[in-house]
Amino acid sequence: MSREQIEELQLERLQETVAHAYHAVPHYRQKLDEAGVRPRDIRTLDDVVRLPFTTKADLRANYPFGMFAVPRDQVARIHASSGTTGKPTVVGYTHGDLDTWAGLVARSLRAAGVRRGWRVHNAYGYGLFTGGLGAHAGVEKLGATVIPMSGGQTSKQVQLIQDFEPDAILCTPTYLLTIADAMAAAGIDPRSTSLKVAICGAEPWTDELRAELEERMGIDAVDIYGLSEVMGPGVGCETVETKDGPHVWEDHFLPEIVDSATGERLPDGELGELVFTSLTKQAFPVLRYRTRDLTRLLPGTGRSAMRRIERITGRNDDMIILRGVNVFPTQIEELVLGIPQLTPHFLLELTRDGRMDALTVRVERQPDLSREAGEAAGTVLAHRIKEFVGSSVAVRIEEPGALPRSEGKLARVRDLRGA
Ligand code: DLL
Repeated sequence: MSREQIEELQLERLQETVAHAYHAVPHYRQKLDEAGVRPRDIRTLDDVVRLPFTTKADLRANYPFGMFAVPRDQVARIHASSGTTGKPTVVGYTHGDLDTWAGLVARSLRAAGVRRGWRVHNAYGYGLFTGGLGAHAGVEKLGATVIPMSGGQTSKQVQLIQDFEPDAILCTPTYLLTIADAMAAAGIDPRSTSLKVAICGAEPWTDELRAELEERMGIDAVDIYGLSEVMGPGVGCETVETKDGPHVWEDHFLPEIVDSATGERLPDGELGELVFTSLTKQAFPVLRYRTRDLTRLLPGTGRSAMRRIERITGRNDDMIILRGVNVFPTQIEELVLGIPQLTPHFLLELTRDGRMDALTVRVERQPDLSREAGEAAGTVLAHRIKEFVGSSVAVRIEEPGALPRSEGKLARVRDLRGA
């Protein structure tokens, strides 16, 4: 589709979605009434800014099913995202929604280089998390063979990759690292497997980690993006040919970037918070959902006129403020991986030092390295963080294997300020 055709379709679907949400969900009706907006006021795509935002707090306040927009006998599936505190966020899907979702994951996998007839090892967790079942349905829809392994049981993952010879693997980038380490520990060269492509997402990762995974495993590592509130995996995906940030499937989701503090819409190209309005969802439409993910909207490159997002820098929630300087775990990841003596296994510990917050970067040295050489690399890291991030941090070099390994989404930050 041309850009004009996409926007025409988006407007038509936006109008339907706003009307559906307004008539079926009391929360949306009340919010729109308060804002003085009626569905018929949405005449152009830019009118979306007249709609009030939806936040995670709104979903929590309507726990568990208050935001559902169809009668219960039309809800075919429920997922929930655990969140770190309080109640989970619950989302629902009609049969039609599940079919759309499978189609978008299939489209994502195709863009990532997966082909009909391939065997695909799915190591995203099955259950309430959208990763496992969401990716599963997409593999089937594409016409590939799905191996529904789920997360965890790493030595079994390694064995099945050896025995079933899959062409592609789906898992978080940090779990792929755990799998590569487990292969090496078992005396298997991670480059020797049948795997050609990894489709990684569900957590922020950098081009440096991508390069490390691609080099160690001899694969292409492609970024897939999504979130439960908007659908699950497959809201967008990179194309394997370009690997320049996920294309957003704009026929189903309308993306915006807003200033996190003021909520004001920002022009394409500027860094801010990603906001989505769903365009086709029946059971759980979302209007201007604040993702808390920080990125920018960029023109499409791969093979469509749909826009891309720059790979996510981080989430608002993961941002650490050290003496007024914003620090993201991805910035530390970039710097750690720039030092060959260090491994991608690092953990950020936040403590309180009097009235000031302090950050300790704990990072494992390479296994074949002496303790002294590791310490020297740690000093280099501390300098680089000061130089590039602008904040002084403590660096603690750890023994190989000392830090917790990922089994899915890895928590990079440990907050010990209340301890
Ligand atoms: O993580 C859905 C998913 C599963 C995406 C498998 C990709 C692969 P949630 O558990 O609701 O859903 O978490 C969504 O994870 O708001 C981002 O902060 C983060 N996230 C997801 N994909 C990426 C990515 C799934 N490619 C939250 N890069 C989102 C960076 C990502 N962060």
